[in-house]
Amino acid sequence: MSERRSNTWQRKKVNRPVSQDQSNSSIDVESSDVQNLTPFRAGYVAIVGQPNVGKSTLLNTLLQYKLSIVSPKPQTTRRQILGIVNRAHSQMIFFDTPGILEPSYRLQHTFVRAAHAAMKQADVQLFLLEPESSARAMDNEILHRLADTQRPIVIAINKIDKFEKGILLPLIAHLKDKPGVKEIVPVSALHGDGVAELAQALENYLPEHERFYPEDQITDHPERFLAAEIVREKVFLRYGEEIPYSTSVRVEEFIERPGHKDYVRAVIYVERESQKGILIGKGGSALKQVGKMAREELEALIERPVYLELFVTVKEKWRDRESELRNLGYV
Ligand SMILES: Nc1nc2c(ncn2[C@@H]2O[C@H](COP(=O)(O)OP(=O)(O)OP(=O)(O)O)[C@@H](O)[C@H]2O)c(=O)[nH]1
Ligand SMILES: [Mg+2]
Repeated sequence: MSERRSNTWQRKKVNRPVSQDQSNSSIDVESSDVQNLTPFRAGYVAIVGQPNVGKSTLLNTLLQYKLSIVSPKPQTTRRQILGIVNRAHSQMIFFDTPGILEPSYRLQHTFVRAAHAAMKQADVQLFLLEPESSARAMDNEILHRLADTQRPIVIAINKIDKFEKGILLPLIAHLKDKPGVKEIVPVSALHGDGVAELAQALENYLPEHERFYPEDQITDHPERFLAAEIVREKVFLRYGEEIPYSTSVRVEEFIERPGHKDYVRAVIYVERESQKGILIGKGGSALKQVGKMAREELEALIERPVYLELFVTVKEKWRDRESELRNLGYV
């Protein structure tokens, strides 16, 4: 048995944008001259906004790849997720971030810190919001924070597929003169509408720079982390009430076994004994479903068969204990 060494996740098949396709053999001198004159841009873009506005969905659509976990429940993303988009004239390195909220326990403080840390590193800020929000004051607060970074702000108004077009105009009027705001692009992250325009708008504000990452790399997270995130997503999708929020997942072992399935051992932490019972379900049926869904997605991601074992452990009040948050890698 050899522990897998590859530390970062690289996509094997690179889907180049059509504009880079060299297969058409006719040579157009004029357009190749224009290409040479176009500066290459590379830099970091923080995707920030309130919980559940579609940040992770947008990252995945930009990447054309399911990297960041998504669920209908708010507070799905808990850490920065780095995703690299390579285009003909740019490399955009996105940070998906946890939704910014008014924290009420320690774990939630780490969400806000992670979002702020991404904002600090960004060359361009991508602020995502929904046309209708019950917490517009929080959007205004986030915009203030973004303006403080002195970086250009591009706003994407998401989920336009769900709303009447008429709702956009007053919102755009309200946002367009805010400090730092350069562009406002209505999008549907889910269906892809407006996303190409958004990518172009972001590219225009990136600094001229060569690539930071090789062209076939899509993230810098280890497979171990991605596996834990996949299990966590299935927990968010499978259970209701407080279970997803009381859960953390750590992959304790990830072993590549040539000629055999990879062995992955993941521990799901919960806060109380009663939650452990719910998580496991009658005769282990609920946990089995989670395991099956997670294994199938992990196998598709790493393109190898996997033997996934799930364990459930109680860590009392882990969400509010600094030492546990440290153990689980949140701080
Ligand atoms: N109708 C519609 N739904 C969307 C769109 N984008 C995202 N969603 C849905 O909104 C929900 C939340 O999406 P996420 O991508 O997890 O949102 P998020 O901002 O990353 O959420 P947190 O990680 O919790 O902060 C999911 O059910 C998505 O399918 C969109 O453009 N249209
Ligand atoms: Mg998210």
